[in-house]
Amino acid sequence: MGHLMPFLRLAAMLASRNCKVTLLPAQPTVSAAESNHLNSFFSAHPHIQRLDFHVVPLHTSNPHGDPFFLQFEAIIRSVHLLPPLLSSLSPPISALFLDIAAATCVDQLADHPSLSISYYILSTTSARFFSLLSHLPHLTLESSCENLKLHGLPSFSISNIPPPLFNPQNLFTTQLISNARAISRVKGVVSNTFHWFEAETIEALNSGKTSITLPQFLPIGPFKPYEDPGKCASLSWLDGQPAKSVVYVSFGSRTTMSKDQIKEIGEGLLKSKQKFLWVLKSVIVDKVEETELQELVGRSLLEKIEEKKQGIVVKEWVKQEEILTHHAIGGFFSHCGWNSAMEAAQRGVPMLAWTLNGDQRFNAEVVEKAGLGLWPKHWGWLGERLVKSEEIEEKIEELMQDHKFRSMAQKVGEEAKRAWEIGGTSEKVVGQIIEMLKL
Ligand code: BUP
Repeated sequence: MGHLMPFLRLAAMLASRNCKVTLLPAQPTVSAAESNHLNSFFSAHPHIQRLDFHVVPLHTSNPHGDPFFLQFEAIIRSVHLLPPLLSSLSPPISALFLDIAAATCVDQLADHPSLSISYYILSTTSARFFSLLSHLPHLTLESSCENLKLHGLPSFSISNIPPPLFNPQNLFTTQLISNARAISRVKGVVSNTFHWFEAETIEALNSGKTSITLPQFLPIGPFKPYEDPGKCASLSWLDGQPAKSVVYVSFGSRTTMSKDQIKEIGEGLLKSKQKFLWVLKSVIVDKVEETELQELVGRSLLEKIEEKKQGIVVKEWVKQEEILTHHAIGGFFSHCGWNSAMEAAQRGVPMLAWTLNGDQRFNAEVVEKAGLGLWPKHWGWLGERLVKSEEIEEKIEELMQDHKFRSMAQKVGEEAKRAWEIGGTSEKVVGQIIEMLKL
C-alpha cells in the first residue's frame, strides 16, 4: 500500500490539472487492500482510465520470499508486455510514471521503437533514502564504518542503512541496485516530500554536485488525499473522544510482530494512561488473514483493554488520513513508513517513530530533524530485541504530554500547507511538471 497510495494520489492530482491519465495496476494484486482500493478509486474517478497490466507469474524457487518483492520482480520480468499495451492507448501517451521499485523497466522501454515518450520515476520514499538509493550501484557498503560520506550529499550513519543492503545476494538489494541504475535514464524523479521538510537533501540532489549525474528531483508533496467515499468504524469511536487525547498506533500495512511484542505494546499503552486507537496486522498479506483479534492480542490483555475503556484495537483497514485529521488525535505511534510520515507532517500530528525495517530509519531521521516527533533509536530494528512495556509507556507519555512536540509538529503542518499555496514550493514544481509534460 506504501506504493499504491502515492500512485493513486499522483494520478488524481494530474487528472485534476487536466491531464488525461491512465493507470496500469499490476494484476493479479498481492493483497485484498490493493484490489479494494483500486475498485473504489476507479469508481470515484471515472475520468481516469484503468488498463490492467497482467504480469506473468514467477515460477520462483523461493516460495517464502516477500510476496511484494516477488510481485515487483514479476512486473520487471513482464516488461515486454508493456509496449503493445501502451501503444494501444488513444490519444497516444506523452509520458510514463514508473514506480521506483520497477524503474529498471525503463531500460527496455526507452529503446523501444514504438514508444517515443518521456519517463519519470515516482519515488515512494524520503529524499534522504532516495539519495542513498541513487548511489547504490557505485557503493560497497562496509558495516564496520560509522558514517558514509558521498560527494555532495549530507552524510549517512551506517547503522541506519537497512541490513539487507549489506548482502549483495538479497533480492531487496539486487532489485534496488538495478532500479537505481535506471534513474539516470529518466527525465525527472517525482517525490512525495516538500522543500522545507528535506531542504538540505533536495538542494544537494539538484545541485549537480553529486558524484553521479541525476535527473531533476521534483518534490511535490505532501500528496493530497483523493476522493474516497465510504466510512470506517474507528472514526465513530474517535468522535466521542476529547480533542488531542488519543494516540493513533499503526505500523503500516505489512508489519507483523511476535505475540510477546504485541503484549508489551498493549501493556505499555495501558500503563501510559493515554487513550489509544491501535491498528494491528497479523500477516504480511491480508488475503491469508485468519487470526482472530483475541488470539492475536491475547485474551487477558484484550479483556483489560475493553474493561478500562481506554482504547480500541482493530484488525481491519482504517482510513488513516481521516483518522490523522480527526480532532481527537494527539499523536501517532508509527513505523515511519514514508506515506505515514508525510500524512502526519501534512496535519501537524507529532510522531513517535519505531523504525522496523527498510527505509524507515532514514525517514525517522527526517521526522526528528524537522521537529515532527521523537525517535528512540535504541529500540532497534523489528525483532532485534523485545521493547518492554515500560519503555513504550515512557515514550507515549512523552509524546502526548510534552507540549513542545505538539507545537513543533504544528509548525511542520504549517510549512506543509505553505508548500501548496500559490507560489509555494510544491505548487510551483507541479506547474513545472505539467509544462514538461506538454513538451
Ligand atoms: Br495499515 C493502514 N489504513 O489501515 P506507509 C495503512 N493505511 O489508510 P507501509 C491506511 O497505507 P511501506 C490502514 O495511510 C499509508 O498511506 C496509510 O504506507 C495507509 O507504510 C499507507 O506508511 C501505508 O508507507 O508501506 O504500508 O508499511 O512498506 O512501503 O513503507
